[in-house]
Amino acid sequence: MELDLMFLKKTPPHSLEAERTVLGGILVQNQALNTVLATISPEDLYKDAHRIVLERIVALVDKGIAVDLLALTEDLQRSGLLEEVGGASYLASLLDGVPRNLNVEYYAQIIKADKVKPIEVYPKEENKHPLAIWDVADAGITRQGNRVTVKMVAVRSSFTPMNFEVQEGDIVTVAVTNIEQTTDELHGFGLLDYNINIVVDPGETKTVTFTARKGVYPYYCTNFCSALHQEMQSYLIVKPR
Ligand SMILES: [Cu+2]
Repeated sequence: MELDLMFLKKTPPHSLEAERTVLGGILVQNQALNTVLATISPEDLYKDAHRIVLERIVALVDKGIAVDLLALTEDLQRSGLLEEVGGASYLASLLDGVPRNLNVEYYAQIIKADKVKPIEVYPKEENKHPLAIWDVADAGITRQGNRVTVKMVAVRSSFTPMNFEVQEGDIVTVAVTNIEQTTDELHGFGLLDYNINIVVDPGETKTVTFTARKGVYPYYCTNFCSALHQEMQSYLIVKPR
């Protein structure tokens, strides 16, 4: 089976722990601030409280004040921001588990990585796959010698074409376009007798290629997509030569 992964998706790490570690690291060792600011700025922080804390640390260090837990707590108290950042106990908790030889740059990088927002829907206009189709009327089979190409649409809750027919020995490429443009509306394409099972994100086109063996094989959606998900199935019919 050939799988063409046009787009690889990444799930970013959750950065709250990294944010806490970076802030704790700076409180333990003020020199770490320069390293951190070389990678991120306060607005890169996800949590409002963390952003405020980093801004205040920067302001204090700019004034030449050594920032430890006590100095920071007092400063936030004076600025009326202490409750907003979760109080003195939350500030103190930033120091929990901060390793002595902290590689603060590493944690700052994690925060940066978290800014990469994963794509949830591939916009139609960005899908440049040569076999992409957006209308069920364009779905169908073309043949060149023994090479068969199936342009297929997946949309709640069916595949088009349904039940397509090829010949034994044909080299079949199925290009599945998920024409949904709704977040989370993924469809699977499972042709399990051929060890094929792919997930196609909204707006994405993926292809699979296999050599047809005679018989009748079901293919179906392998990713729960709607109340009628279980109806989303059809047959590949392979006629003997
Ligand atoms: Cu489904």
